[in-house]
Amino acid sequence: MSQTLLDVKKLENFIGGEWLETGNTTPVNNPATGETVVEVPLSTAEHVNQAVATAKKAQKEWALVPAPQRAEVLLRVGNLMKERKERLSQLLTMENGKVLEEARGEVQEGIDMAFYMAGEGRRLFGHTTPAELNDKFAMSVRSPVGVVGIITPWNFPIAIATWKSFPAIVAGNAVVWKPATETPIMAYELAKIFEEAGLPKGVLNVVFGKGSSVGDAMVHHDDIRVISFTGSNDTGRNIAAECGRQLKKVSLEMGGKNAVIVMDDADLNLAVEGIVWSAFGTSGQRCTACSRVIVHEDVKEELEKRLLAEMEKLTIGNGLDESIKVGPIINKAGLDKIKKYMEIGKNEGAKLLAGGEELTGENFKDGYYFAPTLFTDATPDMRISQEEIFGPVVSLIPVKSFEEAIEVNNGVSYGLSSSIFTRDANRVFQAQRDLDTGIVYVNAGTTGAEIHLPFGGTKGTGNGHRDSGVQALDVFTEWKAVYVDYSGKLQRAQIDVD
Ligand code: UN1
Repeated sequence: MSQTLLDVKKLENFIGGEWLETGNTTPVNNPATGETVVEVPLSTAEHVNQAVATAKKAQKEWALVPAPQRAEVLLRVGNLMKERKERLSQLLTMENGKVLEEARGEVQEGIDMAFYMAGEGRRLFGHTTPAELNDKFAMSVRSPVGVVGIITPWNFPIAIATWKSFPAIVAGNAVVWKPATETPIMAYELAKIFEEAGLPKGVLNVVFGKGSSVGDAMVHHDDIRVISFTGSNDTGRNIAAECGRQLKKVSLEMGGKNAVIVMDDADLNLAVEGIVWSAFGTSGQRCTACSRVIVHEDVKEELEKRLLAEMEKLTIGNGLDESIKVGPIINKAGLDKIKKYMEIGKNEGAKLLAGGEELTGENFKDGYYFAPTLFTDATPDMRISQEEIFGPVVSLIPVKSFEEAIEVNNGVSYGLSSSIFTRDANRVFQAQRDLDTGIVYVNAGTTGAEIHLPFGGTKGTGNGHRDSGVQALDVFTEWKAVYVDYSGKLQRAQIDVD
């Protein structure tokens, strides 16, 4: 399979429009089968320096290309992605494990982002505003920041890359991109698409390798003026600390502990569908995944019953098989972390209703599989109710009222996504006001953000910036205020005003 879909056995860095051999590599394994799919380079700080130098040169010229023309490259990128959607989706399933239907959804998310950001080429709106003096004009415009560094995770290897690189490129920046070493194929394919779409050499550079070498060199490089990072909370905090020291702009997205609230008046079947999809889809390996269900005590037993019945239907296995609903866990470390939380949950006194173990039979022997898991009678302060597990594990927390539900939802250190199932219009509006997450769903699960809205969250999820949406442009541009005085005389603001 890998031979026919992928035209290389070993990936190379893409720097200054050239594919460059790097030396050391490490295998990328399909998490469903253990097979090696490709070899990925383990680059060094030297490669980062080379990429930044070429990006810096290329950016000066790219910034002078009118934005509508820059956008045409993105339009071609979107069209090429669309043409290759099926092949890209299969490759994505092979490197990441997510089931094919979801892989297609992820590639579509990238296509959507290409077309949306291509439109931005004719907007990139600033503001015009009255000046306080006669014969004076005032406006604010966006200018590119320069060379931007993007560091992307394995769980959405193409969608998140497009959320970051497309706005950066349309705004006139050059990009140095470190994709996750677990999922480098999407980066290789996207770089090839950019090359074919006619992006000038050096505007997009891909340096493969580890966070501790490549990522670290990017964060420390003086000529990278922005870092946009999606990944773990610990790494994000370290990046932010270093960027703070250098006064480098940094945009972080670091996960969630997302909850679905099920009120006593909810459509329970719909709630069950929403929970199962957002808790067990992508094997729970989404930043937006539902990992807590905050349920009104009056419907708790019924919800448990229906959830268990629906979970029975989940098919687990290799995501390339279209009948499979839940794919593997990304790697052994991911699996071990989930297993550790089983012990923690049981020791804390939560009741295990389903799952709770690694799957090891004949069908699962070469991959990393974990059974969809349901804990109940969890309390809000348990570690399984507070910490991100990043697996197919959900904990039910019973509550007595709407107010308590909101309080429990907000009582975690993250703030990415939340959801409420209710038929009460007043509660809907109270909830969207009071849930302190960056994304709120009503009568839908916690996943499924669309690309033209801002993606990100409050508290430990981020640092106030957003991916995707028009808001992403704020990460990759500087605001410039421009005053044009056409009075022919010196006019002093704040002084010559009356
Ligand atoms: C992520 O898990 O980091 O909203 C991204 C969603 C997807 C993106 C998830 N559109 O679930």
